Amino acid sequence: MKIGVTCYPSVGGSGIIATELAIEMSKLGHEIHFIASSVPFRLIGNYSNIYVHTVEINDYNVFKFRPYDITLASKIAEVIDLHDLDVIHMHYAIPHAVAGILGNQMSKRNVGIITTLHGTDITVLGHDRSLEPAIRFGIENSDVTTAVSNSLKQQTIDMIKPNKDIETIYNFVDETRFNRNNLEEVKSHMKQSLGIDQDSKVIMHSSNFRKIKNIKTIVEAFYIIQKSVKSDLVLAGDGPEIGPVRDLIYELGIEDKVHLVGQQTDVTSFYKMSDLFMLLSIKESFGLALLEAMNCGSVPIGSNAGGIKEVIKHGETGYIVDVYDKEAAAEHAVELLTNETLYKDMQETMIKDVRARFGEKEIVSQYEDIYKSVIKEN
Ligand code: GMT
Repeated sequence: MKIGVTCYPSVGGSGIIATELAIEMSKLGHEIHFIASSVPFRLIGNYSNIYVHTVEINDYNVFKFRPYDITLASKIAEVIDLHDLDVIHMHYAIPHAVAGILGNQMSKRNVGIITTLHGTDITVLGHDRSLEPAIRFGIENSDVTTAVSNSLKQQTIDMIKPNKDIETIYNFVDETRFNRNNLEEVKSHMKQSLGIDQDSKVIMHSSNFRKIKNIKTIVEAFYIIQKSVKSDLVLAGDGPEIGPVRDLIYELGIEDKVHLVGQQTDVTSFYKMSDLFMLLSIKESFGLALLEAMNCGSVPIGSNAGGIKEVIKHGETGYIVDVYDKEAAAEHAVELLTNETLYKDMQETMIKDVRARFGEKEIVSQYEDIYKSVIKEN
């Protein structure tokens, strides 16, 4: 098949999933054409059957706003025709689903359109009355619309009320990147380079540091944990909350134990170093970072927001707490970090469960089946 893919190419889970899915599809022999504003950041390495078509947006001074959406649609049409695409996969509803539908109409061919809803395209933008009709249009006029969790699917149905079925396809983990290879070696090396004592437990979080990630509650939970367990907190990423989070760390006097490592190109080693991963988001459709950390052996403590409780099986593969419940998060963390048998058992169950429910082979084949089912006669 010849597959067009549009995603936000900068840091973010939807771009990661779009890219990793495209790479896996290319390994299965399909030809991939990215149509995006720049090269997706996770597209590292050379692939003979992956092409990137960048969207150049006209900056004519009559425009108050540069016409990204229309330019994208035109580019999609051009790529569909030039490369005889069979299907296009649009990641994130706004504006991609709508641009894909428009691009298909502009082209001379008729391609199958798949839209994947990733999260804030519904949970945040869906609340905006000015975007709601566009989101509904995108969903209803795609051949197949998928959501990355049952929770996101249900929220879409409740908020947007589309006259169309939505299929849940979970995100998957790239097992060649996120695994437990050389675990002890990496742990030791990473701790040494960050100045963390070898016998200290490591709690980790990584995100784009937006308010919905609720990082302050993680810091507050850590404040409680470090009183009874020798531990360090590693926070990877950058974004608007970095200032307030730093202030809180200093206010609590734990700056020697909290490592703000910024945005990292290779978070794998950080995940491998960590014993626990915390994601206490206020809204989270899935939480891809959680899954990646889990496959590197880090046991998760997540909030009961959105799809997190579909990723973590409470009490079996990690723990779920209420969004702002720092005490419960700390209690579970201390329990895990002080009871080696409990920790090891949970870690083992977690690894098996991640592979069984979020393994890339299984999920990629679900997408491949959808692609095949929407191909049209041309
Ligand atoms: O919606 C966002 O925050 C951005 C989006 C992205 O592009 O990274 O993240 C969403 O999609 C990811 C991939 O499917 C999910 O793992 C994230 O949970 C989801 N983020 C939210 O729902 C906040």
